Amino acid sequence: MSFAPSLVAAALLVASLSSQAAPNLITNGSFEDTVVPVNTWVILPGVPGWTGVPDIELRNDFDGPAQDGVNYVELDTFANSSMSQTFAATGLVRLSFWYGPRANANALAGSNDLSFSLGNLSGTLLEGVPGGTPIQWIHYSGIADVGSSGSATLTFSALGLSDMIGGSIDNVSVTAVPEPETAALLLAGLLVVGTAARRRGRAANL
Ligand SMILES: [Ca+2]
Ligand SMILES: [Ca+2]
Ligand SMILES: [Ca+2]
Repeated sequence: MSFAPSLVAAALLVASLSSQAAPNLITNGSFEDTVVPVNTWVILPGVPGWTGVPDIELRNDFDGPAQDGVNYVELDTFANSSMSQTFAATGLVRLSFWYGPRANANALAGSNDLSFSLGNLSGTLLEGVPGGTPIQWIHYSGIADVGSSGSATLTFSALGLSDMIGGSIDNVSVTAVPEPETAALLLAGLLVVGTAARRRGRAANL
């Protein structure tokens, strides 16, 4: 069965090409749709695509450059704040965003803590991470199942010390996991399992 590795490679190539083509389902995922004066910050009830609870802090290259473009969000506004966006999606999606800790005296005690949730996927990040200036951006990527209702909500929230300084978010995207990618990954998995089973079979017959 020498063709199996090349089939696996072809399946993974299809998967990779499919994921690159998927459009971002998030509106204003890089927070660039609002003009913020350079090297400063504003606090607004919401920005295009996103609702703040109670508000959203946008910063333009403050404490170092944004991860993408010039604007990013700091989640602790005047107090721990939350932001969300509801969009059309079903089934499996890939969530990707960048996050970073802000240097501050209370960071080790949890000033930068933040959480996210989308469908069956959620997590807590930056607990007790000290951070520095400029912000060191970290990439997050994960697969969420958003179910079959046709609507999904992505939420980011500040946690921990509510002290007006906290963790930051930029370059958010959600992309559908295309059917060909799912099928290709399943095919690749089956071929690997099949090849391993045949090897075990041959070894047992020696
Ligand atoms: Ca940005
Ligand atoms: Ca703040
Ligand atoms: Ca804080």
